[in-house]
Amino acid sequence: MNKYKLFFLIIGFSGLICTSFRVTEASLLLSDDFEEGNSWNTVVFSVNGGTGASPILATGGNPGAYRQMQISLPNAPGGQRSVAAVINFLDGFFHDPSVSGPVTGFDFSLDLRRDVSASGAVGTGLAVRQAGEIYLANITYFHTANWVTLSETFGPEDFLRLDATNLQTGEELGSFPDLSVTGAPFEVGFYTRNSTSISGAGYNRTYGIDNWDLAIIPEPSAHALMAGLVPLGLAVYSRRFFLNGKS
Ligand SMILES: [Ca+2]
Repeated sequence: MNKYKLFFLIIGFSGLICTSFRVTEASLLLSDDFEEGNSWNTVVFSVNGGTGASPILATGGNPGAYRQMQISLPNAPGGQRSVAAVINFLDGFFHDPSVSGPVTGFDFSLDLRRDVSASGAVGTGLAVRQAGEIYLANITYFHTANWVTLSETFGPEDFLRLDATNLQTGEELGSFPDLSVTGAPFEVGFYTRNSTSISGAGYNRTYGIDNWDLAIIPEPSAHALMAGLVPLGLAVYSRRFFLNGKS
């Protein structure tokens, strides 16, 4: 219970009288500091034999418990890369644009550090799963042993659909999550991704992730709808999750 926190942020009120009350911005906020157990399901997607895992460790986070992202890459075959992404999706959370409103994008943030001494970069960022497809919106970070907060705002066209080809090349194929009112319900989460160079040697990487935060930004026309759904959201999520109303 109380595995992650879900709350609504409503800011930018214009006037305090009912007749002039207007919500100018309302975002659905999700967060997890990994202190209250595992609220995630893990997917490992690899090309040419990479493996991964993402246990929660009780101490050493920023602070307290954190999630350790482990990737192991074998030597790449000639002319190819070995690639692996460890992806976590929040258990039981779906945003249905047809019910909760269309979305323009996401304000995303997490804390990351390198857990084992190494040099180089890691891909990390926001993962979305919709209608059986996984999409990744990337932040490339040259990792250090210190906790660093990485933040980014993503729109739908910032995502890369996950498949064996574009996970190696990083090239966008023009297939994005559909965040419009006709889009299917989608899940959200985070990931780390590593790859070898072409024909390159394999390696292992281990990262820590803590303090995952995500704001799902509604389209302006959907503000009132999302605000109107706050009581419904409270009713639904209070069965399982800690709630913190904020205004
Ligand atoms: Ca923590």
